[in-house]
Amino acid sequence: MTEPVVQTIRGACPHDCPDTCALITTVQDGRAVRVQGDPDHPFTSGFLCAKVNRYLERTYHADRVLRPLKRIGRKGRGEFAPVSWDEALHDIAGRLRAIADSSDGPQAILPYSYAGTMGMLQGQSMDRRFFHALGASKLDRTICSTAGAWGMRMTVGANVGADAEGLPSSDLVILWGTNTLTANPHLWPFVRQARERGARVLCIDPIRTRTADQCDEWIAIRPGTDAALALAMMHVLFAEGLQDDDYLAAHTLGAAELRVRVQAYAPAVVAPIVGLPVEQIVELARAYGRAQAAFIRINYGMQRHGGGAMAVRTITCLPAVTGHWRRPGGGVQLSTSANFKYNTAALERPELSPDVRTINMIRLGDALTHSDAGVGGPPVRALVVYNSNPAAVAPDRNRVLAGLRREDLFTVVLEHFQTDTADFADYVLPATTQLEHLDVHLSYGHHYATLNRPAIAPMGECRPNTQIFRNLAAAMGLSQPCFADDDDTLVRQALETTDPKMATVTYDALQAHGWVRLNVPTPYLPYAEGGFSTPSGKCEFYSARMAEMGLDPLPAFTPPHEFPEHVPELAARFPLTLISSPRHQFLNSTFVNIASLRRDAEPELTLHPDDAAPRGIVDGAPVVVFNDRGAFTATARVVDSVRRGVAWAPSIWWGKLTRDGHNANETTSQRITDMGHGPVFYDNLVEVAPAG
Ligand SMILES: Nc1nc2c(c(=O)[nH]1)N[C@H]1C(S)=C(S)[C@@H](COP(=O)(O)OP(=O)(O)OC[C@H]3O[C@@H](n4cnc5c(=O)[nH]c(N)nc54)[C@H](O)[C@@H]3O)O[C@H]1N2
Ligand SMILES: Nc1nc2c(c(=O)[nH]1)N[C@H]1C(S)=C(S)[C@@H](COP(=O)(O)OP(=O)(O)OC[C@H]3O[C@@H](n4cnc5c(=O)[nH]c(N)nc54)[C@H](O)[C@@H]3O)O[C@H]1N2
Ligand SMILES: [Mo]
Repeated sequence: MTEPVVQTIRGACPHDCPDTCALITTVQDGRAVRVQGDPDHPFTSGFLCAKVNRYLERTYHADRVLRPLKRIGRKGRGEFAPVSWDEALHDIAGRLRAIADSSDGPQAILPYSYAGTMGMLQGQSMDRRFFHALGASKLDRTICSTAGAWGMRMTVGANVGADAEGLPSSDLVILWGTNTLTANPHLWPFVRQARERGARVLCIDPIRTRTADQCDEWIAIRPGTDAALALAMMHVLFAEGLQDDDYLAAHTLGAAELRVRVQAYAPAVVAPIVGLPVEQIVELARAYGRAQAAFIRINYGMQRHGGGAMAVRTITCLPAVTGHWRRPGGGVQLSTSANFKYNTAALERPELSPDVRTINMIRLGDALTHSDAGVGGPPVRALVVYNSNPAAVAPDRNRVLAGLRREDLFTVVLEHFQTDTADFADYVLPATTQLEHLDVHLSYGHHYATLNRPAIAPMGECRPNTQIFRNLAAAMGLSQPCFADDDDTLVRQALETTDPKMATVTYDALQAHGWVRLNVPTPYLPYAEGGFSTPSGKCEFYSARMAEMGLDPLPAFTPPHEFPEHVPELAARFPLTLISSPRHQFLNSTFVNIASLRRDAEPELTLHPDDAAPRGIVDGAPVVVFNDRGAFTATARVVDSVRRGVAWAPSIWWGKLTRDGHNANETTSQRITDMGHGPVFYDNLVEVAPAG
């Protein structure tokens, strides 16, 4: 008898979540037997979420794609036969070469990826080099965060905000348009510490989420009206002398203009817009103004509306009005990501690309169904998808599927599983998971960089994305030396930076500890003494850049596209706003196929009793949710945990795992936000009726 060989390997959770946990994987005789959160990591604090606790079930799932597959049935049917890597690579290279050499040229090839893994290597390195060298169309990766990122940039200069590790010092915590316990669960221990020291915790959300349930107060705002609420708060702050005149004078631009602007937003004017009582608005403003260090956690959910960028911008003005940026626990946090200055140019090699068009990923439906991709230039004739499941997650799903169904579209999907998207592929290529490959990670919720070392050998014939794109480059005869870089070299290139915040992030430190804090103090107070990275160096209440773009240079309320008051005829037919935010057990459309997380559940729709009754809908009844774009069915949950006029469809279901094959994105639109060309998933009017 030989003793089993047991090892522990440090890694990083790869998922698209602010928490980017430090993982410890236990491997016995080459098989991963346990994943844990690192107890020493200040943010992970030794626990994992409901989903990643199941990471082994996902990794060793019987449905993993383990060999290259070639389509043998009709598109969308999911009928495939295994082929060798050589055959797959040779055939794909030939098809892509024929398109590149045709009169349509290489721009007829479109990459499509998002953050299935947030790793710098498997997410944005060899893949970019490949498409750049090929001269393919570029993809504008807007599907999540660009509206908010622009709102931050225009106001404070970069997507850099308050440090979660300061939160315990806060005396007022506002969870504003974020479902913390689901989407950012490792923030919760910090919220709890603040509360134990006496802080009040408020939640501003049209839905009484599990997070709102745990707060001292649920402020049930109307969707898409956050900027109006923030403007009313500023109205009260100035009117009652609760502003910080020294901070305003020293560190802001346009305070006088802002004061004038907010005069139009008295609580009595704003109350019907936001759907809240005047007293609640005034009380919120006073609590904010009287707090020493109010921490506002916004997240990406609230910017999925036509005015999403302006909403983030306007909320982000608040701590500059009151000077809360000065103190630990004060400020606004949307993201920490812009602090991580990995050398993306070295990884992606943008100079390899000729001058080509860019296609917005949320307009995929249009790009695949218009002869000029909706943006001019040749039709899209080949689509290469990795780290994303657009057939489930992209808006206006009917359009997307119509495009994917095109017999003349050549589609390659790199995946772990046979997703909705993979069903439309001509080739499915088996990709490794996080336990099987090397990577290095930033975070968008904390300030630690993390190294992910492979814990186990690749399953079956799976290859890392980096390897697959190296192989494709070779098969297509792309001979630039950068295609020879191995993954270890890519990590080193990512770390070649002189940015001072990255000074602590060395390969040695990452290898020794698995993770390392950026070179910033704890807690990090980015704007305690000004130091904004805007052109003026101030917090820009007045933005000359926005004026140049033809936008309102001052904070304003930009209503949603489908704001009932502005589209009365549409609202008469479709009176409910549908919010299709993540179901607790899913990560976008990842984990939907994991039995222990799906637990035989079906798509649900939560409706307020006052909205259900007149429609003859009772709890547990099947309903159809529809608008002019499409429809899906769900089981009604009739509870007063949503505000009237709002419906909640926990998402993002794989169409093929629902009874009718549809999901909430059948109803969402391809319209874009006020800045950043982002999606408007929650700016979506629908009607609901009993099914059948
Ligand atoms: N478990 C789990 N965690 C996740 C994800 C997941 O799918 N599952 N997704 C990850 C990703 S990709 C992202 S971007 C983040 C998103 O993180 P969050 O932004 O926290 O997540 P969402 O649930 O999309 O939106 C948060 C809340 O905003 C509310 N909301 C919608 N419209 C409005 C509005 O107009 N105003 C206000 N005030 N609130 C509004 C919704 O009701 C929802 O409860 O989470 C990440 N974490
Ligand atoms: N209705 C509605 N739609 C939404 C949202 C919503 O709240 N409501 N949220 C939006 C948001 S915030 C986002 S970020 C997007 C997310 O949309 P996506 O980025 O498409 O995210 P996922 O659905 O998780 O799909 C990621 C896929 O990548 C695969 N993957 C993971 N790691 C790897 C890897 O290493 N290699 C390869 N080749 N594949 C890998 C996974 O198996 C998974 O199928 O969805 C958006 N769509
Ligand atoms: Mo996202």
